[in-house]
Amino acid sequence: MSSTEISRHQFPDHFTWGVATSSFQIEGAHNSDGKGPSIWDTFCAIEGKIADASNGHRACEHYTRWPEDVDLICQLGVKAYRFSMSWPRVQPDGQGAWNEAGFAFYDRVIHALTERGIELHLTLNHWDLPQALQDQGGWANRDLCEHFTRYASEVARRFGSRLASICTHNEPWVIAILGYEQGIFAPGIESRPQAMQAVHHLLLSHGMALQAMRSLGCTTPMGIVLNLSPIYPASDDPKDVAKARLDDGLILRWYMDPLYRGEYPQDVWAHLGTDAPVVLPGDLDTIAQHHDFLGVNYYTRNFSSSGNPWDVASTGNQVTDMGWEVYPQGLTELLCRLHTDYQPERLWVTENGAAFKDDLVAGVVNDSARLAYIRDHIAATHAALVQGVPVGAYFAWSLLDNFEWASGYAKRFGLVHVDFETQKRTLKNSALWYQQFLRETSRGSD
Ligand code: IFM
Repeated sequence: MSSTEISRHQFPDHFTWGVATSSFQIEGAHNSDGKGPSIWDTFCAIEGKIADASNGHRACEHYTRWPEDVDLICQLGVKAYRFSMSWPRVQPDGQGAWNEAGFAFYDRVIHALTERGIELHLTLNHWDLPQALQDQGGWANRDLCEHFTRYASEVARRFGSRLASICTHNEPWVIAILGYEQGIFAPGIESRPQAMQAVHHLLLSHGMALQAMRSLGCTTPMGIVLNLSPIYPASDDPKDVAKARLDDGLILRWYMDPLYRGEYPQDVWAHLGTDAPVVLPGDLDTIAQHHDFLGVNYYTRNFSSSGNPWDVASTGNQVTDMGWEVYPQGLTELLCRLHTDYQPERLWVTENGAAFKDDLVAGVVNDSARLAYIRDHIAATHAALVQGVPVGAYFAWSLLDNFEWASGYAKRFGLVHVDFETQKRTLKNSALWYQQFLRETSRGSD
């Protein structure tokens, strides 16, 4: 069997297969039923920030079309759905009254999917922070750790027993570095010290939230989701090798070391100098809570160069519409490395997928490149399993074409095509392949 031929039966029966979305990217209804503004509502309104000048006002209209999307999830035959709650929808200013209409929406979705046998994996923060909290400094302000902990506790109290897992933050690197250092994502700040402080507060609030939710008696598996990728030096030049080691520190070890070892990596700390965050006594113990799972979002690998420009085309591999190299082996390597270096109790691939240009012709989207991407990354996940890594889940990103942040609606990651004018949903061939893959009931049907 070649690496691209993969069968569901090569995976353990209890392996979780799912699809993923996030609130801001699909819900729309940006100001309905008492929802407060999020930092992404504000950011989208700034000219030049979003490639196609769009916003999340309508997105996929999931807020009203959710019954159809529930049907789609069930149609695919997945066991699990990973989604996020919009904090400003349930607590408009992030620290005051709860918005019952907001909670009622999530209650309906959770109820409908549970009734149909789908398990729910909830993310508390997939980037749409209440704007009112940004007005107080956002994640650079330590007070947010308390506000987030109260929000997490309330969600755990209301929904905890109905969820298969709770993730605190999705991709803290993206929130802090793209949002507070590079300024290309909300809230659009360009300050390295603020970014590093934001990272620390995201990790600290993760630990505080876990403690608080557990102290309520919530036994739902809890963890965090990181965007990770292997980093290779662009050449054998010792300067490139050193740069790759530092970049690995900034992107992977800066998160994994505090979470799993209770310390920040010394080499990165020294590199940051005065940009390093303020860390109070006890913070690292709080961050290094027991995590029931680690979620990994994998899309591509990265190269580091100390100065020479590096071109993705030089790898000779296919590149997605995001300009990301297709490199499934990187997922195997990453999972094996995390297992060897940190031994997370459970490792889940919480996002994996690809943006490619799609054509909808006579009701068909023949997205062969996306189909191959997903199939080959499932095979790469299996390769890690074979090497003894306890990978327990794979979630395809994404259920639907949706709002791809600063890229707007032009980049399509969905298994399901969305016509953003009519909101018509069409299963792409990649979705049909995933459906067929999940349907296999015996080796004979491979
Ligand atoms: O769309 C995003 C998602 O919100 C977070 N992970 C990466 C995806 C693709 O860029």
